[in-house]
Amino acid sequence: MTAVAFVRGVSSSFEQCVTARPPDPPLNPELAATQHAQYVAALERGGYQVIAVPVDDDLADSSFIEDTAVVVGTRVLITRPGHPSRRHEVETVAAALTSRFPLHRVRRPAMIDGGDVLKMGSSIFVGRSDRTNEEGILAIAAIAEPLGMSVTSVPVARVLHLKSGVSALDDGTLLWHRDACEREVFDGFEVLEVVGDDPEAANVVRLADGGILVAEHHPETAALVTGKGFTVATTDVSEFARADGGLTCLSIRVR
Ligand code: CIR
Repeated sequence: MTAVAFVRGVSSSFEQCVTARPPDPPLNPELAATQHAQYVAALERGGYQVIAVPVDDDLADSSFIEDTAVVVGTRVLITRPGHPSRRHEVETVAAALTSRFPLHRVRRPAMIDGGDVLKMGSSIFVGRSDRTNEEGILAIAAIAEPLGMSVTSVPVARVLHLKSGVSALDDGTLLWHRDACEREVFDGFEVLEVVGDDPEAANVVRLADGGILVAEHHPETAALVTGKGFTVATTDVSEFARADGGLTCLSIRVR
């Protein structure tokens, strides 16, 4: 099966993104659009067929498409994002996915952001965060467990999403920052610790060819991952980082 990545271009209202602190200077939609195009090119070089979901200029955060849908095996769960301003993002994404996957829906009061969902082979770890609640985690379990996958709820308190501070290099190896969650959650997996002050340094994308895409502003992560024997590519996503997003947030990947 061809590996596919769904992306959504940058909204002209990008400067209105939800952020924990007001960005100074304000967010720059043109710079974000340039970086987004480079990100897409990096995904394509890494073996993904990229499918673009139509841009919506009214939805500031919509380029963070990962939060709107969770792929579990052959099924897709259309989320109900935790931040109310982001709930309208899902319909266009659902329309783009529906011809390829059976879609499942999340109902109120469940909330899920895809950034909280970390898949490691048949193990799925889901952050219980400000954006994802217990009902949302149960909705994922309802789809995943019949497929033989396990779902583990992970308390997340110091970062936006679980994957704001942990991500997969392969099905058995993780990059992890101490602010993401307790390390013991991943007993049985190989855990590489990313040190430093920025948990997003542990957010990387697995490319379809087995390589790893790392944010250009985290050279220490690139060195760590290269030292582990992975081929590393880098791309500049600094403008998205200022909007509290990382590399994984910008695509929904199906390998
Ligand atoms: C938000 O606060 O929802 C966006 N500004 C950033 C979302 C980042 N998404 C992700 O980590 N999956």
